[in-house]
Amino acid sequence: MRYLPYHVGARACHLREEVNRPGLDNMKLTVVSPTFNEAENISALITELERALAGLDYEIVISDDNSPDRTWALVEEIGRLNPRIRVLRRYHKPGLGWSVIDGFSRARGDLLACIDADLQHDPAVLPTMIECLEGGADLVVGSRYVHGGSVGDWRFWRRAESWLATKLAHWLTGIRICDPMSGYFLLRQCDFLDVKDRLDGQGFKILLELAANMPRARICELPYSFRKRRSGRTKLSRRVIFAYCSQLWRLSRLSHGRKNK
Ligand SMILES: Nc1nc2c(ncn2[C@@H]2O[C@H](COP(=O)(O)OP(=O)(O)OP(=O)(O)O)[C@@H](O)[C@H]2O)c(=O)[nH]1
Ligand SMILES: [Mg+2]
Repeated sequence: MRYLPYHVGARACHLREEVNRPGLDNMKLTVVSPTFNEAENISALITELERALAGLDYEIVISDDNSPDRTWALVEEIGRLNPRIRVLRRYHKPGLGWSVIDGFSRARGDLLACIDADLQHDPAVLPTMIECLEGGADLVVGSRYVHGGSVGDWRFWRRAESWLATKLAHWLTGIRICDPMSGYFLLRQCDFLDVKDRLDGQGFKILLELAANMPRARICELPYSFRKRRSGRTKLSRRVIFAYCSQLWRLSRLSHGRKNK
């Protein structure tokens, strides 16, 4: 994998026929946000995204695991007035990873972005991420760990945990992304469709899954400052940490198998 500065010549998308499915209006960008119990944040996220994307042809897909706090109902209501906003109310295969895969699979945009719903990712960075992809990158990552990025006011132990999780990802998978844990990224729909059937949504970190399956991707990391969760509660739990470790182990086997070929 190589890191890119911005403009290196645009790359054509070779799967246009598959992307342009009849009956669907294609558009430039689909932003997918996976949600579970984010009712307190979702309206603010949509407002910030709309502000950042003004002038672009986009849709926002909220991929919600049938949240008990009825996040999906709020989005349905917003979507009644604004056709750019859709909700995917999911009942099967719950989890962040599967939600993003499902959202991307139903997207109508040529470009696919993923963003958390709790406003920790600044939507204002998205237009620069799009420029970077159009400049030739295949995977653009919002990064806290490149020059200019930051984790905000995390305490020592949260920094240490994140450092360890990042190093483990580097050691075990060989993925050379400074912030492989990022949930903020952008890629082309054709590239997603290329690897979709190989993705496993079990792990919490869908970017790692994508990067491991796109070994030749040109990666560009753009700095952003991680903000405080606006409202509601984190979903990070022991179960999620365990899922992350088993994801790393599985991806390390994948990268090992590739090296031995
Ligand atoms: N659909 C779906 N979304 C989820 C699930 N778990 C988390 N999410 C969403 O994924 C995003 C990231 O989850 P967070 O709990 O904020 O995780 P985090 O950002 O790594 O941790 P914090 O820094 O503590 O917020 C949020 O938009 C969550 O609502 C899930 O099981 N299903
Ligand atoms: Mg969060």
